[in-house]
Amino acid sequence: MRIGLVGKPNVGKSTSFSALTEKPVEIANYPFTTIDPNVGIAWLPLPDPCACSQLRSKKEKEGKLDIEINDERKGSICSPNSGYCVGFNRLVPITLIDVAGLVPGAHEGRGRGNQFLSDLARCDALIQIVDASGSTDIEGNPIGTGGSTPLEEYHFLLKELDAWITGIISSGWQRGARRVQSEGEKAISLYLLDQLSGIGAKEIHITSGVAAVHEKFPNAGVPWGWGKEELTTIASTIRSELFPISVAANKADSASKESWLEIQEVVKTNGGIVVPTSAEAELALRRASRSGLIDHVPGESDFEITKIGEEKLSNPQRKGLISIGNTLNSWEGRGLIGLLSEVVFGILDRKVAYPVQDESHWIDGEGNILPDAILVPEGTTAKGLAYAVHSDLGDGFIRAVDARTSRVIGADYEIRNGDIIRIHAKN
Ligand SMILES: Nc1nc2c(ncn2[C@@H]2O[C@H](COP(=O)(O)OP(=O)(O)OP(=O)(O)O)[C@@H](O)[C@H]2O)c(=O)[nH]1
Ligand SMILES: [Mg+2]
Repeated sequence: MRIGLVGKPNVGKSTSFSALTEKPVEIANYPFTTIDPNVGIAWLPLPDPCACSQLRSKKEKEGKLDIEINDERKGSICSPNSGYCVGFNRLVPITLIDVAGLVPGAHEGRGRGNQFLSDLARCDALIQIVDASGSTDIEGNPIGTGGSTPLEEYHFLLKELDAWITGIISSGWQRGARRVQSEGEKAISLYLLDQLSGIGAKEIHITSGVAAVHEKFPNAGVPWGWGKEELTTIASTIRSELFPISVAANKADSASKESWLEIQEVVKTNGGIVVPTSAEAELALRRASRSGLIDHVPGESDFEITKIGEEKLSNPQRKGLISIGNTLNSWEGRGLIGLLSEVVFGILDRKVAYPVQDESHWIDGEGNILPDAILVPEGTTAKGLAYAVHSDLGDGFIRAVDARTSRVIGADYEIRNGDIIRIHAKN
């Protein structure tokens, strides 16, 4: 699962990235601080308790809880291969990509251009960071007040993304589309698929794109005569399906509430959500938590000052942290981590599945309990899950077992959220 952070320069993309991944990166109040993309992992809690909670109850009932219980884990008994699980709160990895800022006209080479957008090509969704405080102009230059609005930033981003995709399909269009004369209509799809598979487009997206042209321009004529408008329509349709966009209305700490209300409706109509955030405040809490000064669960505005914190924090520092907590508390939505969670489990509707090698004990070959929690799209089949684990497992798929019911399931069985699945494969 990959999520890209995009937006104009100087809005807090890298601050958000750092708050979510705990990776230190360059952050500064001028445009184009980031040139090469930052890539890191954000640990996202599953919305439901880890399946190890059920296993624990089962073992307790059967008097078989023979594992040494570590109190620090507040009951969790799984052994995640990646991430961790405390109090049945299981964290799964999400790859985040923080890219250079994008400015209007980037597709014509302005700012840093839009070449770097290819870094976002394989993302499942994008989060646009906008400046809700109006403290920067559309190119990210600090100007105090009266800068660009979130709505302006949103519209120009869509425009640049469309121009980027239009650029990819335009260069060989005439030659590609002329193949219709010898190969029929499917030649267009083949050409588009060839050009756009690099950014993750599948046949279904291509079909919608071409259908949109027929609908919008009934008199478009022969495909090799299609121009900028038709090709932009294809690009825009494909973009909206391929890259759902949600928005972090950032710097909300120095913005009025109205500043993000304006864009909420539009983003929602396009299938995204808007959440007010203060990346800077979240980063401060993360850092304090990492230094052991506070006990803080990302996404929550409340925290407790630890014993170390009581000793080390000066009065102004303590007041500062409390004021940050209060600020975060005053908005709806659980900040950046809440937004990420909404995107992954709401908009992308990801389900979790736990592949195991032993359906009775829910362990892998080495005895690790529920080692993997894999996020899959709605409609993923048992065989699809096998492929998500390893291509060999998918290729050799014979059958699977639902470990909760011990029932044998076939390749076409659709994975439900929380399923624990044992896959039988050749070799
Ligand atoms: N007030 C306020 N300032 C913020 C917030 N988040 C980031 N900033 C500040 O905004 C400036 C830009 O932050 P960056 O994270 O470097 O922004 P960016 O979008 O990555 O910028 P580029 O890499 O140049 O495109 C820095 O001075 C941050 O401290 C926030 O939530 N509130
Ligand atoms: Mg940056």
